[in-house]
Amino acid sequence: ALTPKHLLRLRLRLRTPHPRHYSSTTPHPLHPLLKISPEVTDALATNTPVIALESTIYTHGALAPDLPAHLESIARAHGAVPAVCGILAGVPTVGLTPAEIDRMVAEGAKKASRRDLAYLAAKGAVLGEAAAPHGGTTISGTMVLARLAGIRVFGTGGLGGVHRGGERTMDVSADLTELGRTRVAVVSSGCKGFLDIGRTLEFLETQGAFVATFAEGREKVDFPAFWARESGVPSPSVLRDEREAAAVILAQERLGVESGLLFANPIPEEFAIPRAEMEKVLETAVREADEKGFSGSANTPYILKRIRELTDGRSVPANLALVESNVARAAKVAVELAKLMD
Ligand code: PSU
Ligand code: MN
Repeated sequence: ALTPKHLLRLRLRLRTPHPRHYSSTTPHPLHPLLKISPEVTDALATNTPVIALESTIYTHGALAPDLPAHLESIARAHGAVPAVCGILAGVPTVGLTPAEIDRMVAEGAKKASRRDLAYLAAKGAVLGEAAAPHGGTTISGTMVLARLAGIRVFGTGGLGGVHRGGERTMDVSADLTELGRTRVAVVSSGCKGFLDIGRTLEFLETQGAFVATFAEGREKVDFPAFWARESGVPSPSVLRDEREAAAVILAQERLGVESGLLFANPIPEEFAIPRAEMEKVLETAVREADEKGFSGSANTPYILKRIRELTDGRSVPANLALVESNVARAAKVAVELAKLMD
């Protein structure tokens, strides 16, 4: 029998033409400056699992040229519609195609966190300037766009954090304050070992962000450090599986609490680079960034570049493996969430 909920979904579906009739994005009904792809619109209206993906990982990550199509296929293979978020020629967009991402990479993009969204949109979506810049959105920028679009789960690589010496420089990633104010569940491999992980978790606690690590049955586990599964810092909470993660998302939503959720997914064991092995490389990269004046938003990209060089590229397959694993995990969480919401 059709319940009122199903009827509403059916009606929304009828009003939303099927994606194959569309070739480009359309304005979001509530936020007209935001463009959203018909496939993502359709998925959201029909309780089809959908996950957000960030674009900084493509515009500033330099991991692999075919990564956009690759991550899309991983999301689909695990049952979720991928929604890459970013700013295409000044137009905030949810559901960028691999071709659009290639264009952003080729033409160059600004690294865009929450603070940059309105400035870029002013040039493109408002003023319609011909050469409005692209913005590769970070985790914080992507969370804002995902939340506006109504996407609940987001898979990515590593979260920004409190930088080493952050108590002096005040370099604290906007990803952390975003998790305090925007209700999106982020699946990441914890945060990079070159950050101050203890202070990062303290800051997230103050922000009211839930932090838990997938622990596969164990009761205690470290909050992971990106290339390494261990960080020396215990995870505040643990998650049994994707269904439990989805239940936390649903509970947060039904409680009306607006803060975000961080689900840490340790790097697959076979790709992990032990913490002790990475430490020297990390120290060198952090010191050089400091000496050469790569601070603020230029700090993370510089350090990542130096780590690639100092590990002779060994950091790259590890980075790829963890992103793949996070996208798959996020898709599974979205699938479980759709089941709980049905
Ligand atoms: N981790 C990665 N690659 C990245 C980033 C993190 O492995 O490209 C990006 C993410 O987009 C993250 C951002 O949101 O760096 C954090 O930058 P900052 O430290 O400037 O806040
Ligand atoms: Mn920063």
